[in-house]
Amino acid sequence: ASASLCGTWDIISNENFEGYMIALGISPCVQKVAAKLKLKKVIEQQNDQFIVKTLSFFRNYIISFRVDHEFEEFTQGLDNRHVKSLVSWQGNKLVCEQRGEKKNRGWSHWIEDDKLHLELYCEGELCKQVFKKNGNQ
Ligand code: ECB
Repeated sequence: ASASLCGTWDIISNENFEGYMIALGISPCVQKVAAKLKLKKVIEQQNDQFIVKTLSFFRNYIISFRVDHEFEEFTQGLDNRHVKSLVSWQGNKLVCEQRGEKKNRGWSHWIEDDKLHLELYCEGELCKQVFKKNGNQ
């Protein structure tokens, strides 16, 4: 079994977030605010059911899903698009495919060196975020 994604995580690096936001068509004004956010990720899991919360003082974004069960995702407060999302395990990686208007869109989470890694991708842009476990746990 691979290490659990569960817990509260604080962002420590954010590579090419700008490119990802541009690919999603986020306005320059919102990009500027978003780029400064200290994102927090809270992940809860019960068997094949997940809740993933992305938290910041500006906006929160929360999804819940079952692994291998497609669901309708509305990226409210992000790029406000409707996508069909499917999350599955690919080895030790929890991988989400987000089918919709934007091509090659999705994300992937895994644990490496006690850190939570996240790749967010859209139309050839790849954003790489790394989170460390929050000290209060
Ligand atoms: C929710 C906090 C970020 C709010 C930023 C506001 C505006 C920028 C709009 C779009 C930028 C795209 C994404 C923001 C970065 C992170 C939000 C969640 C990304 C995501 O899909 O996370 C997955 C995997 O952890 C779970 O939803």
